[in-house]
Amino acid sequence: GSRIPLIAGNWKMNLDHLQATHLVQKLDWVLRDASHAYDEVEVAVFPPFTHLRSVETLIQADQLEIMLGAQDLSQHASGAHTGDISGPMLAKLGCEYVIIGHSERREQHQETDALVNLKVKAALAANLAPVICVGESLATREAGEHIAFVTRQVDEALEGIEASRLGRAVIAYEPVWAIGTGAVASAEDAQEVCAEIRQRVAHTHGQELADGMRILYGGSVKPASIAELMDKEDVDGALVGGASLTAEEFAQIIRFRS
Ligand code: G2H
Repeated sequence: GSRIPLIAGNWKMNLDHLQATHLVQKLDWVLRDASHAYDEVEVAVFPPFTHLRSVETLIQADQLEIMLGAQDLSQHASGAHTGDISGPMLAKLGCEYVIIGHSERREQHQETDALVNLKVKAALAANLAPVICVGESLATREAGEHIAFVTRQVDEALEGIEASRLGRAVIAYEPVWAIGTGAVASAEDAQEVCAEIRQRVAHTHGQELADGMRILYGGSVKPASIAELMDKEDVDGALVGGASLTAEEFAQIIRFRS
């Protein structure tokens, strides 16, 4: 297809800022060492807030072809929200992307679909591309309700937002039962749900947006599992957690074609 794959590293709450810049330097070094380093794959890293400035400075100084994103943002643009970080702050720091509605935030911070929708709107208002996370629990999958559950999450995340504003938006399908557990979904399972998500976006926001939208798989992606996932028609990349924390592993995932 015409969609440029996106390989995104979600570092979660790991590394200090010195380790973060070291990891990016090493990643770039490993990638450049390969003959077809970044060919036709977009690479993005999502460090903790406190490391964004250091990583951005490094990316600028060395002109690295690595995009920067944050792991969350406030639904508000500014004001009395102690401890929160706004979209305009992230955009000013050079972020292109922001993860919204990761299952860890839904679980650990009680983030609802309604809040996810407000955060998607806040990201777009700040000119950030949202990486909207959806995914079902094991119980929901075992009940055979995963498609209905995930498509409803997509509906609610995109509720009231015009297709013309969603051109850079990304959706990440991350089945909760596969996150950090080592239990990667089969490529067939990932394809099934990613295709249903695309169909749903086509239904609610039009075929053109759906055809161009990148839909990622996330959940225990490793070098050994990436190629088969990327072979699938509707899987346009990966949101990688644990395996994005070592340069060698992350580089192998980025170079899934070799
Ligand atoms: C899913 C993923 C990255 P991991 O949360 O968002 O993490 O690859 O460690 O399962």
